[in-house]
Amino acid sequence: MFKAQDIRLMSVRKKYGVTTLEAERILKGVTTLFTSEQTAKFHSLGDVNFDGYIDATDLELIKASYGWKGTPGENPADINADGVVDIFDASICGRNQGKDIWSYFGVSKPVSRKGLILILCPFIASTGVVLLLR
Ligand SMILES: [Ca+2]
Ligand SMILES: [Ca+2]
Repeated sequence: MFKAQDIRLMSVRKKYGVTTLEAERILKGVTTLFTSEQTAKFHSLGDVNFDGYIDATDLELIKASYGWKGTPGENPADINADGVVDIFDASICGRNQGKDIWSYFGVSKPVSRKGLILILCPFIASTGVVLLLR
């Protein structure tokens, strides 16, 4: 049994193909922008790994923990916190696929006044560097 933070780091590493240190920065990019209540709320919709997106990675994590039983809140794949990872967790995650934490809480990804598009991904946000695309 892995701890919640280990699962988050592992899945973010796998998803973005980054080192543990970079994965920590990605997760920090979400946690510095949103309160713990907001991240907890978004987690309850299916963001198992707390990376701000509800996608196939989260479903995979639920699948990997399917059948798990234990203390509610201990396993992040148990998104409805009832102490079991089962079809209910999978269905919550399934129907929220495609949601992201920025849209959900109405936090826009910044666009510059000059009409240039600023792409601000969680990893870049955490390093304080912004990519400027023409
Ligand atoms: Ca996620
Ligand atoms: Ca559950």
